[in-house]
Amino acid sequence: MPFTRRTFLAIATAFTATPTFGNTGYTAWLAGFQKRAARSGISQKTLSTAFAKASFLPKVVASDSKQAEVAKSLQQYLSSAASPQRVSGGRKALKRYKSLLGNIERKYGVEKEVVVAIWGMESAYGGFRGSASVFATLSTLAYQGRRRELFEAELLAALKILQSGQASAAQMKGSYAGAMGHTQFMPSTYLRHAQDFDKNGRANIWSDDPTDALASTAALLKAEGWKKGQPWALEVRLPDGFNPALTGRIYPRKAREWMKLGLRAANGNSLPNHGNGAVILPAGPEGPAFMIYKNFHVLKKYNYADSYVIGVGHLSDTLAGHGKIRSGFPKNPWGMTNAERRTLQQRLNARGFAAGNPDGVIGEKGRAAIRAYEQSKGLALTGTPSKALLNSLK
Ligand SMILES: [Ca+2]
Repeated sequence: MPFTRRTFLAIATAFTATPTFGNTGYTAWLAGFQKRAARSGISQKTLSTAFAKASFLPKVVASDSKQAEVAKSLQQYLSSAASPQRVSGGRKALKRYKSLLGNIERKYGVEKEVVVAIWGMESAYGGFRGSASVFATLSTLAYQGRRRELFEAELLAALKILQSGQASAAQMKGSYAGAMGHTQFMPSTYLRHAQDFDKNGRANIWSDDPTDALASTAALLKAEGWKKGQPWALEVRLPDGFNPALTGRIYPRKAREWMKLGLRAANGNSLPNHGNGAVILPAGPEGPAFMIYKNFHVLKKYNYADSYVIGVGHLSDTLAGHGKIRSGFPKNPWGMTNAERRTLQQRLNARGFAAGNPDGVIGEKGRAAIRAYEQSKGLALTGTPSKALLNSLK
């Protein structure tokens, strides 16, 4: 879960949320859930410990239904991801935990700046780890959220953690979405990847000491296929007249093939060979072009949004001393105003081409929707937003 303004508000309101006792629908649901949990091997003792103080939290549902974030341009998002405050916090963290981060990098093969960037994005370096009981939040979301099955599975995972003795019910706090600790692990992620790096017998991602949480983050990235030394992305320079239809994650090519098409690194050098790469234009053809690699997709296991991955990547590059983005950002990506881009997304959605949340940011999903629309009309596949396309959808 990314550390967003929404998460921050959710965490902030967690302090003031009061449990609602006597919600009969919830109580009945919980009784049924406890039977299902018992059939999955959760003991009565674990269940009574978990739910002794946990109960329906109406504000959790309010927070869950307010998913649409205030639309930010990529440029605004990046200045917040790598704000002076977050960069200086990251530099301090790299200094303070130098030896720990070095050990983690050696063991898991994940660069320390990447681990620290995720830590900074997820909890502002441990400053906002969440203070709501995960049993309260997850049971509320499983009872009444938008993704009830997912949250019921997470609640069951949380009970397994408690039953394993890795943490007490009181320790198991998190955000209003049930994400826990320094790097905001969901319980199922904890079960798969949590590490007891300091070897004291428990994988403690909740404590003030971030040791286990940071190692767990590196372990997750390693398990998902992180390649040490491969950048998450490289800024590239497109030749004049380059056809934006060749871009997008579905069109990977080797460095030498991209070079034949006229691409260079942003500084004008040859493209280094990091394996197959695809070019993305997150702010349209006038904005920065990034060559993305496998590691880009690995970071998506943390959070699927392109902007999140670019945010983490940009912050980690900045912490490593090479975070400058050379290209400027256009005021109107794809030559369209924000309102026009939103309308385009709405019109595609209305015709059954899933273009995603109409937020004005036309990413991979929006471009795939455009390609699908073009295909349905027998047009050349460009996947490229334009005013002409917008008008044709009237
Ligand atoms: Ca430990």
